Amino acid sequence: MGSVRSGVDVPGPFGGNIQWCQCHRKWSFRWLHPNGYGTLGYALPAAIGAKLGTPERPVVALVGDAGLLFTVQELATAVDEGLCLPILLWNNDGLGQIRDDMIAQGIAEIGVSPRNPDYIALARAFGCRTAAPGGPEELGPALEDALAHSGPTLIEMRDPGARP
Ligand SMILES: Cc1ncc(C[n+]2csc(CCOP(=O)(O)OP(=O)(O)O)c2C)c(N)n1
Ligand SMILES: [Mg+2]
Repeated sequence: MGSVRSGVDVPGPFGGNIQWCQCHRKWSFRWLHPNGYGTLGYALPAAIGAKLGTPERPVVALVGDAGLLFTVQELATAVDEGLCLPILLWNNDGLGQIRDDMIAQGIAEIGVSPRNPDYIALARAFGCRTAAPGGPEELGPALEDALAHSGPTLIEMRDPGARP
């Protein structure tokens, strides 16, 4: 996230990944978030709208693996419009926030570890560029690279503790 220090619009939906970012962000950037219902599926369409509305500003979308699936088809729009748009996907192969709550409450983890698609293959099927940084040290360069590209880039970061 060192690459998105300032002057960047960052739409995110809801989930553990977004709450972590909200708690830990140290930099000043415009943060777009669906306050109230905290609706999953918000980030990608909101990022597309932000980029179309202010093309001179860098925009980055932050999404979880479950959240992205609500509106993943909008990748086609981002590709068609040729939008410079890094989409940071935090893939922990699960509805992490709900799963963590279930574990904390000592109740059965039901329906929170879905059968996920191969997100890199899915993005490529929409004609979207992809990147898969091997670790945090590769994330900054991948983000810089995506911000220099004239189309969207799905950047998948995998939780090393998640299912293979
Ligand atoms: C439309 C919608 N359905 C359900 C929820 C409830 N909900 C909140 S967080 C969450 C899991 C999100 O998973 P993911 O996007 O993968 O983020 P993670 O918590 O794993 O980082 C769900 C289902 C919601 N916020 N919005
Ligand atoms: Mg998740």
